[in-house]
Amino acid sequence: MTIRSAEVLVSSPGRNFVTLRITTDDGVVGLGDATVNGRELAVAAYLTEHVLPLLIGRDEAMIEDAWQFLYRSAYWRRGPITMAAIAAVDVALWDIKAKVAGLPLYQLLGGASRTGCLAYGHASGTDLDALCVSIQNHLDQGFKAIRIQTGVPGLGQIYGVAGDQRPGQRYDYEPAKRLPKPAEELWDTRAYLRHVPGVFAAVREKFGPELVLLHDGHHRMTPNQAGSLGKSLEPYDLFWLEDCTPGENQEGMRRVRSQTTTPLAIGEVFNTVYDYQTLITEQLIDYVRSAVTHTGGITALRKLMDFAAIYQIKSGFHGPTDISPVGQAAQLHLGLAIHNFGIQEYMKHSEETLQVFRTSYTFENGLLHPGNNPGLGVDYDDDLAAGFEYTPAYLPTARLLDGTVHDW
Ligand code: GCO
Ligand code: MG
Repeated sequence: MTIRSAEVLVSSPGRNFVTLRITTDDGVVGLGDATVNGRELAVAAYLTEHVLPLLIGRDEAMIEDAWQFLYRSAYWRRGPITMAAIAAVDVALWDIKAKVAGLPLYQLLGGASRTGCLAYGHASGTDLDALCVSIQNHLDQGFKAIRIQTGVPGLGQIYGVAGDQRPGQRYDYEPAKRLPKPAEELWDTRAYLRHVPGVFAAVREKFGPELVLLHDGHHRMTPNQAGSLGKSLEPYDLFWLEDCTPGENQEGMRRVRSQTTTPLAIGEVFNTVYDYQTLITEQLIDYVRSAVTHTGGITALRKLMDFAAIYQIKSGFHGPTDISPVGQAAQLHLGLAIHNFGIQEYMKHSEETLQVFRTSYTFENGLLHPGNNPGLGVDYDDDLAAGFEYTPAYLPTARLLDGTVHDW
């Protein structure tokens, strides 16, 4: 068989997604996720203008060759746009290969290594009471692992904390936050560092020692501040502290690592194994945060995880709602199959998203499972998608109290 057609589908059911659909001359269809939050149309153009014309007529079974061709022969390597485009092609070709074999994709990756993938949900609250309600709500849904994010006195709305505390409300809920320009939020790292350890103490006290707790620092600390936070959180036994400092300075993580034994996770904005080279070989992290969607697909992320396995580093793939159900399904198949799976982030998509992307994955007793449909197990409904037009939407900007733009 060969590739007959390839289409880029841009839609906005609940939030913006870029999806690639590849069809073979026998009519087998494969889907890939190419969504880069806030920069969606750049990947759509990269695919449409520079990749789709090269796919037509290729042998769809030659996945490794397609990957190497797209990565090496473009001359320009790496970067989120390139690697998301390559990921979309790679995942769509794996979807086709598994459908042709009549098997769920995880079977082609070596079969299941576990009954399901431990998932963590996102609890948050502007204050401690609201946070505890949100944690209880997640426990009631069956979560065994929960990320907790808290408001900080004096700072107002903070990214990662739902402003509306009613059950089911979330911090990222598009289209409510769609503005022509990024919203601005205030940030003060010292106020945050004073506040967070007390919140963890109270949550441990209320919910006991067994609950798996995680926290995301959204790149806002210096290595020294991150080391100090990690140290002060040690009594509360975190599963991980995520993105405590911007990861492009890999050497900065040496400073963090030398100061704390709190497990560290990093990499949701990384694109290739090279972004992890020092972090992995020097064992400066415990979990790889990459998503299949932003790291060149299953082909590349599987190799990255094999490299990480040598150093006892596990997976914690990025799974917020801007990873489409196609991207999430792909990483559930990979997570089920690899030996060094750690945990999977799981923010349930909105109803609109799940109407357009019909999925076979399940969440039961705290575990996600990709399902047993042939391929990825995701179908895309064009008719419904047509009703949800793309609207630009941006992540917020964080500014310090004096107006300086800050990392987030
Ligand atoms: C996470 C993330 C998200 C990202 C978002 C950006 O850990 O899930 O930090 O909240 O900020 O996916 O696109
Ligand atoms: Mg994060």
